[in-house]
Amino acid sequence: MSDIRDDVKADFTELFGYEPHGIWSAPGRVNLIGEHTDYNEGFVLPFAINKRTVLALGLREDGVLRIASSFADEVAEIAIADLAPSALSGWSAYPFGVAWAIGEFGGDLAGVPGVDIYIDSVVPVGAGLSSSAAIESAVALALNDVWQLGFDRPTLAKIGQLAENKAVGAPTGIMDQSASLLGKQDSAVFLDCRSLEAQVVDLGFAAAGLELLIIDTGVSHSHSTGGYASRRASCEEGARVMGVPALRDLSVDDLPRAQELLDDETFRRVRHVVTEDQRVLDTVRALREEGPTAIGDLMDASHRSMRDDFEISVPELDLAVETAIANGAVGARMTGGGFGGAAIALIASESVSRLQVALDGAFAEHGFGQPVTFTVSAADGAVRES
Ligand code: GAF
Repeated sequence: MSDIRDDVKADFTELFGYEPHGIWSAPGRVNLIGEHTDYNEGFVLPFAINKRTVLALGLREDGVLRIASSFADEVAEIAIADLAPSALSGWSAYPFGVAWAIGEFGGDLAGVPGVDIYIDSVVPVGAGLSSSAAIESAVALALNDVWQLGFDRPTLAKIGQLAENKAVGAPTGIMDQSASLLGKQDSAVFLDCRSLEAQVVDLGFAAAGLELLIIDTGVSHSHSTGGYASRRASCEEGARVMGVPALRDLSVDDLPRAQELLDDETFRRVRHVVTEDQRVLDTVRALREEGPTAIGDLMDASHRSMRDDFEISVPELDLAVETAIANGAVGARMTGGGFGGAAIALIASESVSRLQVALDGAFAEHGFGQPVTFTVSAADGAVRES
């Protein structure tokens, strides 16, 4: 079986007519728990997955960036001197946006060589597994290396986030790029999104005989449009009325006062974030002290909170979660920004195929398109491959 790294190298050489300088890769991520808490400066617990975006990069002698990929026909091109969010559009806004964001973070782009980049990926697009963060993180790491900028990984994550916010136009938080850059095999990244302090937490799935099943509903979503931004605005309004810098600064003890001061909808948005932060902390403690079989109730509660309070689930995600729990999952929840994408189920290895069959049947019965299901494991973050 051919390796994607060899394919990317061959495709680069065929397209650009010379051998690349090096190969870099970065993974997608799945979020175990802690949804819509990152931009509220709270806690998240994602892990990098064993599905990666791979790029080959060659150095040029001028100041031009050229980007090609397996998923677009055109070769996009821009001079480094012309990089600006308003000059970027389409999929190349992700990689070019990273080059622009490096400059915003103080990277000295005067005199750096241009580059040619060819990208391929096996991170599913639109499933809520951060295919875009995988591109941003691979490009950020590669440019940081060849331009010898010396940024650390948390700063590269911020660079990727800025590209996503300003060049792509999605008002997302710091979780996805952090997971892609800081991930460790068999572990989750416990990130404090205020301090950006990250701790590695052993997942222990294999030792407990568990697998994490991704259930991609096929319902497509975008964080550049409506729902994500409106949830973020509600959170900011909730923090403003409560007189705190961010919802991170509230605890469950503050919820009765929040209910008095906020309208019902804003209160429920706030309650989701405040309780979800607590669930992340409880999940980390449970993983460390009891192992992964102890986190099921927290996953289930997280899903109910997103369904009922934050209102970002869709019927397909609810059905996936209900079917998983009915078929013996330890826990299940939608993952990622919501409004579509994937759910996750933590389930005994020997029960995975039975659940896959049950999901197919349940989705067919409800007249939904067939879900795509596959297991993932926790992998290392972005690396230079060669
Ligand atoms: C998306 C965003 F990109 C993240 O920053 C995060 O807010 C997530 O939705 C929800 O937890 O993946």
